[in-house]
Amino acid sequence: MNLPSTHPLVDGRTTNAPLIRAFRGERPEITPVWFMRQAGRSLPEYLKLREGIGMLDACLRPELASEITLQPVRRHGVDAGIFFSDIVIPLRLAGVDVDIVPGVGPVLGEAVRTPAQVDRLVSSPLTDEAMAPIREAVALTVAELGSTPLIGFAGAPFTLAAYLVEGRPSRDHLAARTMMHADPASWARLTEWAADVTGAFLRGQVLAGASATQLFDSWAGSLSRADYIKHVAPSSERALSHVKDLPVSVVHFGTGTEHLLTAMHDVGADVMGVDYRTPLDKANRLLGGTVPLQGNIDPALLAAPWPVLEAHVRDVVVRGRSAPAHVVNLGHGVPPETDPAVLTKIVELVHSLSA
Ligand code: 1CP
Repeated sequence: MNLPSTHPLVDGRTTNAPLIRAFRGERPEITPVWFMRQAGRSLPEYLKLREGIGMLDACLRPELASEITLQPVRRHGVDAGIFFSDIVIPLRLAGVDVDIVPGVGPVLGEAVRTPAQVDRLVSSPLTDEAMAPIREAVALTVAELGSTPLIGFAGAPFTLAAYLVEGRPSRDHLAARTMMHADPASWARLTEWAADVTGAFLRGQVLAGASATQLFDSWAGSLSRADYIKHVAPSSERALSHVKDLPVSVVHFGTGTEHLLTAMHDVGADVMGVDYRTPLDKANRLLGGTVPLQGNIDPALLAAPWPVLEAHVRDVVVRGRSAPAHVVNLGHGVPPETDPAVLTKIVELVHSLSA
């Protein structure tokens, strides 16, 4: 075993938690549920803690990041914590000039477009030393979580490249998709670097105590299947190679990725996260009926009247029964304006349906 003896999967704290069992392909008595973006802007206690503190600064203050991670677990009774951080944190820790601008998202001091800019980027690695605040935050969190597993996460190289090459959030990620065709050598160097930096970020979280992982390739849906396989899959596989020797399940998630489900599974994922556009029984068929699924309540329905939302959640749970195993989640992140009480109610409903 390549994990420290104090790791929750080694000392047994989380080994048989419903989430971990479902990720292994089993059907625990309780259907596990958690929410992407459960830590964050839908919670008043989060907004209070974040007052006057920048997003990335909050991520790098261990006590704060840990407390924010724990808030939704206490409030909703979800079956996992998701580490409070961001996919651009490993870029910042490797020395990239990136910030999260309120109301916009990740913005770079300078977009990475030319071979010389790629050279400069790939000359800065993510060191073990720079990872110290992440390790500390994970350790503090895991000590509080007890038998509830912590999910560590990272962004996939393509989604990181979508920010690095564009310099900011974009609709179709045109500059990134152009670079992969116009300058494939620079594209390869950029995405290999992103794979190693994001892979080190993920590995650091697992060694510090995370019991499962999720790789977010949120924007991969903008790619054709051919481009994904040729220009993106190799670097995603490389990112996951950083945790391949560790006994943790990997969930792989993207939006608008029905045409990529099998290709995204093939890079080394154990569980596929499914967005709200693809019914779970269809996703299960596409994956050959062998892959545990996570998803896929439509975030838009969180603001619908309860009977409408309840019928939808029941439908998701029933469709999820077609798969070998199922972890209930949203089909993308919690919208900031969501009433937190609705999330708590979903957790109670999903747990009651399992019994
Ligand atoms: O002002 C604020 O409060 C900042 C909002 C915010 C938060 C709470 C950002 C900016 N990031 C985060 C935390 C975060 N980001 C988490 C941990 C919390 C949790 O899930 O409970 C995670 C897992 C992420 C991952 C992330 N960041 C993704 C992948 C997930 C997804 O939603 O697809 C992406 C694409 C980002 C980039 C990012 N960071 C923040 C924003 C607003 C964005 C998206 C911008 C865009 O539209 O391109």
